[in-house]
This record gives sequence, structure tokens and C-alpha cells, in this order.
Amino acid sequence: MNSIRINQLGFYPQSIKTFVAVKAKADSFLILNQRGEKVFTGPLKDKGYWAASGEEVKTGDFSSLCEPGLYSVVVDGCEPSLPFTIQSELYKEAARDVFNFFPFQRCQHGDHACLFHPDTGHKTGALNSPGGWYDAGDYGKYTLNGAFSAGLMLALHEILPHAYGQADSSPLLEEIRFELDWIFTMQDKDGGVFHKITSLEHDDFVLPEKAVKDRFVIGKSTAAALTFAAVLAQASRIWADLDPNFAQEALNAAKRAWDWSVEHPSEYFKNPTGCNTGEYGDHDQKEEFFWAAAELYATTGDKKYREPLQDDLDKVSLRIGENWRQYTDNIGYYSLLASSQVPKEDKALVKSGLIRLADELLAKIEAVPYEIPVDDFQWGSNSDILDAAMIFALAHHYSGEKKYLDATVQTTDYLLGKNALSLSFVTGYGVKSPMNPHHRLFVDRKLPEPGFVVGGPNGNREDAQELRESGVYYPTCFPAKAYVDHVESYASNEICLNWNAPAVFVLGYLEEAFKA
Ligand code: 9MR
Repeated sequence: MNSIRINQLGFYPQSIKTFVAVKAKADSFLILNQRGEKVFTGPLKDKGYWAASGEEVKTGDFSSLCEPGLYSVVVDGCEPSLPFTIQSELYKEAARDVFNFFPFQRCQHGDHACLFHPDTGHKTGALNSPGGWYDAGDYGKYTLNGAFSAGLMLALHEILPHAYGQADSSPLLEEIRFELDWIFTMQDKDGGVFHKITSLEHDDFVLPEKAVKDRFVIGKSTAAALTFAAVLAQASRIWADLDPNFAQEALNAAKRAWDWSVEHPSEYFKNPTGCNTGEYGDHDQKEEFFWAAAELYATTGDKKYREPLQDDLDKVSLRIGENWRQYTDNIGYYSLLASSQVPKEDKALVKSGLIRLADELLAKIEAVPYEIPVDDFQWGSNSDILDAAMIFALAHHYSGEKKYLDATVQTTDYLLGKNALSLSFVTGYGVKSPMNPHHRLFVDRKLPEPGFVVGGPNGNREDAQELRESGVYYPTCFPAKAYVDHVESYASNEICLNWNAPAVFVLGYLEEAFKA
């Protein structure tokens, strides 16, 4: 593996430009242009040992090199880096393709008669629940993760409505609307919301037309109702002028789901016996309550929804980590900042909380040798990286301070090659990228579709035992390298809605921020 790790797509002319060199004895580096001419020299900075990857790490910075072109980094005693460019519109195609992931995930099962599992409270009958996106490499549709992923992208639309099209005719909104139309179908008559549509056991690794197991509506949970309420309240605000009827229906449905949740605050979802599809189980619904109340407040300005926010607004503890689990409430904070209904005192509180977290994460970038704000690698770790990049992007948006834009760039560099695997984690982008993601829709393809973010290094390696049985092994135990580009590695190499959604946010944000 190349010991120089760098964003394999490259850099915007005006952005910060850094790389990592491991096991390098030299204390300086140079940059060669396409003709092999030396165009830059600089010192390597010793960052010490990184326990997460088991490497001695040095870093280099060539931010003042701004001339567009094709380059490589050379360090004495190391193989030259993979080539990279300096160019404007750096992420134009990548942003388009990470967005195109969503239409690709559109459900191909009819889902006109999904059987009620008794744990929904319905003993017989079926639900008409067509459309929506498949969650990941499986064919399930999960309310919580669908709502969360749509919410992340709506948060971008709210601050930069032009990022993916025009404010009033946006392909991004059109695609999200496709998911929301499905989400609507998940509400029960009493206002509660079903948890998921899946078969009882995971489908075989086949295309949808061959995945013919019965599809069920399973569970009715507080988490589903709250995330449903949150995203539809958010949508109601965003579509208010574009489609007033839809906006009103969305708000009514959101309010009913909220009321149901207040009466049923602890309907935690657990897979019923005989069901092994994804759980999205969580026994702490504080984040979901916050997200829903924040959206209802940001949309209506009604004090009734302000009251449940009080405790959290006193602390404003935005957090990243654990994939989706701890992040849902952050969208609520973003919406409070964006909405015109929220008084400026509340906005000031939220902004200071956002900046506080961004500063903590900046300190982490300083401390972690690879210059990233994450050093814990779990299932979907790439989404923790991207979720942190979102925090930096928003801190930059609301403060205008360059240090947060730099941090957004550096965190994104990790995703695209400046990591311990020297791999771009986005299919089809960079010199080396995943070739065998765990995705049923790729089963008949030689190459994966471009623009799919894989889960990434996962120190817990939940699938290691099953992989071993197929003769496949994780190459190392170091958490930052615990990844295998094998189709069976669902715990490190799957793709998923809530891992691509923050990529849509971050790449779209950077393209706008660096517009000439
Ligand atoms: O992203 C989820 C991760 O946080 C959990 O640890 C894991 C096991 O429960 O499930 C992940 O979500 C999967 C979901 O349950 C089903 N579709 C694929 C998702 C990504 O692997």
C-alpha cells in the first residue's frame, strides 16, 4: 500500500492541501507537476504514533500551491503518491453521483399489499406502501433511516437551495419527495407509525425480481413516529410555497405522529421472533423527541413545541458518533438555525452550541495524527466522518470563519484517500476505490455504480466470523484499517442511505463554498 495518503481527487485551488506520510524517515517533501518538474518543497511535521492504525505518522501542507494541474507528492524513501489534481469544480461530478445514489435506490418491489405482522397491532390485512428507497444493500424500507437521510439532505436545501438545481425546481427536492410520499403510507389510523417494511428474513443475494419472499409491515414504534413527525414538519416548511396542499398534509400528519409519541413515549422497537432484518433499535428516544419538537417549532412557531426543547436548549449538546444513533437531534438544531419562526435568542444559543462542538472537533483534528475529528471506527464509520464534516460546514456557514471550511476539506480528504487504507471510500472516484460493495442491486454488475459511500473501517468487525467461514479475513485488527473490500462484508463494505446523505450535503456545500 502506498505510504503517502492523500485525497485522490485532489484540491480546489484556494483550499487547504494536506497529506499523510507513514513510516517516512525524511523530514521534507516535494511536489512534482505532470512534466516531472519540482514545483513545491516543504517540511514534514511529525505527528507521532496513531494507535488506531498502528503507524508512525507525518503530515505535509502545500496549501500555497494554487496552480491548477496534475501533481504527485514525493518523499525520499517512499513510493510517490497517487496522482491528484488541483482544479475548480473539484466535486462537481462526485456530488452529482452521490446524489444519483438515491434514484438508484428506488424500490422496485410493488409493495401494494405488505402483510401486517401482528406486532403492528393489526392481526390481519395488508398495507399499500409503494415507493421509497431501499435502505442499503438489503431491500428493506425503514421509517427511521429514510426520514433521517431525507432530513439530512433537506438541511442542505434549507441553507443552500441552489446546491443541486434551482430553489423552486430542484432535482434534490423531487427525489426527497419520492421518499416522503412513501413515508406518508407508514402512518397508522391512530397517528402511530410503522417501523419498517421488510421480508422476515433477509433476501438471498439476488435482484429484486428474484427476491420474492413475502414483504411485511413490522413494528410500530416511538422512534418511527418521531422521525416521521420530524421530517414531515421539516418538509412542510420547505414545501410551503412550492406545494401548499402537500405542506398542509405533511404538517397534519406530523402533528398526529407527535401526539401519538407523547402518549406512547417508550414503544421501543425490537425484532419479533423469526425476523432478522435490520432493527434500528434504540432505547433512548431523547434525540428523536428533540428533532421532532424542533421541526414542529421551527415550522409553526407554536410555543407548545418550544417547551420540550428547553432542557436541551439550556445545554445545546450537539454530538457526533455511533452512526445515526446520536445524530438525529442535530438536524433539529440545524433547522432552528435556519427557520425564520425561531427568535434570535434561541438561535444564538444554538449557534454557540454548534461552534462549541465544531471547536471540540477542531481540537481533535489537531490531536489525531491523520488530522480527522474521529478516532473511533464502528459500523458506518464513514458516516461519522461525514456527519462531522457537516458540523464544520454549518459552523463555516454561520460564522464565515475559514478554519471551519479548512476542517470540512480535511475531513472530506479522509473519505477520498487520506486514510489508513489509502482508499477512496466512494465507488468510482479516486484511483483506488471499493470494487465489491455489499449491495444486492450490484449482483449482476462487473463494476459498482459510481458515487456510493461504503460503511468503512469497523473495529468491531461483526461479520468476521461469517467471513472466516467463507475464507475471507480482515487484514488487520487495527480499527482504522478494519475493512475488507468483499461483497460479503456487510459490516464494513455495505452502502446505506444515511451514509450517502451527508456526502450529498458535504460535497454540495464544498462546491458552493469554492465557486469562483
Ligand atoms: O447502520 C446500522 C448500524 O449502526 C448497526 O450497528 C447495524 C446492526 O444493527 O445496522 C446498521 O444498519 C443496517 C440496517 O439495520 C439494515 N440495512 C442495512 C444497514 C446498514 O448496514
